[in-house]
Amino acid sequence: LTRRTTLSAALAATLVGGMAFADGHAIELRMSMAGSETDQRAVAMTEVFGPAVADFATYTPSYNATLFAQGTELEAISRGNLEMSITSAQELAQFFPEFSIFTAGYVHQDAAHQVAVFNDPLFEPFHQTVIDELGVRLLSVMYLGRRQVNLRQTREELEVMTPDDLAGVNLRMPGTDAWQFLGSALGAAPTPMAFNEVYTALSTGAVDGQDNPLPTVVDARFYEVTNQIVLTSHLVDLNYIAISEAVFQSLTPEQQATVQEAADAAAEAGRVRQLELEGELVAFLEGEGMEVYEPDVAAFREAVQAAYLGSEFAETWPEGVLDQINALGA
Ligand code: KDO
Repeated sequence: LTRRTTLSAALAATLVGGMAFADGHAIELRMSMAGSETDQRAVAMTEVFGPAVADFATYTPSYNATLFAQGTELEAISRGNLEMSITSAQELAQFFPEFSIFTAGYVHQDAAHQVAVFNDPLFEPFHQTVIDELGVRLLSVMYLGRRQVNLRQTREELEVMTPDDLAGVNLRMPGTDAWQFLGSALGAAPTPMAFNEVYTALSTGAVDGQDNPLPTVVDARFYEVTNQIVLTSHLVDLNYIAISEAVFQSLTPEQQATVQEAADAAAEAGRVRQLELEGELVAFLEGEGMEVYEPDVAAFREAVQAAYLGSEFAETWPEGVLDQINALGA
């Protein structure tokens, strides 16, 4: 009896977990990300994506880069060691330099512009290259938010109005070339570091600051170990919901359509929440004692755009694509 009970309990757990069998194999969609469980992108995936695919797949997220280190997820998917990730254009630019066009400061204008760019025919060659050469499919575009400069110094110690004011500021940027370039373009001295090390580095003073959208500053509690936020809005940042192309191709056409719709619905839910949070959080951060202010954004825009246009990155951008992106904006 005990044995039978155990077996049926195991079977029930399997069914509750949403496991299904295609050709006798369970489909497990393990998703690895550097963000936390309470990050709005993570919440949307758990609440919207997971349940939508539960008839044939188990969505198994892991957070805080515990399964794969930040920046190693695409290779893991490519090698068949991971099924899904929430990846970035900066990570894709490591493999395909032309993706740096989506990492350039002051190019994307807002969340709607990101969606328009992702769904425009201009994105198709980018999309296809990632499938063909990396075995990764980009299902949908997620909104991370407008990145702001967040420093340990008080405004009294250092007021940042133009890129010149960031000279010598040791600014943590994520660890790829595209990110480091953005840090330099802002006028700072960038230091590469994985996201999950940033809180400690800020608290010990190993770095002067970091850049991220306000929802991330709050979710990762960076406001506890910093004093000011300069609203540069230098990058309207995005992520892509990425899935193994081999896994995607192993699904039936109906299942593929469900996965696609689930990803789009999760991206939309996450976008709505992230935008709401972005609107609310200045007040919250000020309540926590942070100084939050606008610099001379035009001076930052001018310096950053000039840096990109004169860079080696711009040489990899396919002819005409920047104009097409701009034409999709306001
Ligand atoms: C970061 O490392 O600062 C960054 O914001 C980069 C993004 O591309 C994304 O990976 C994000 O971290 C993580 O998901 C944590 O929010």
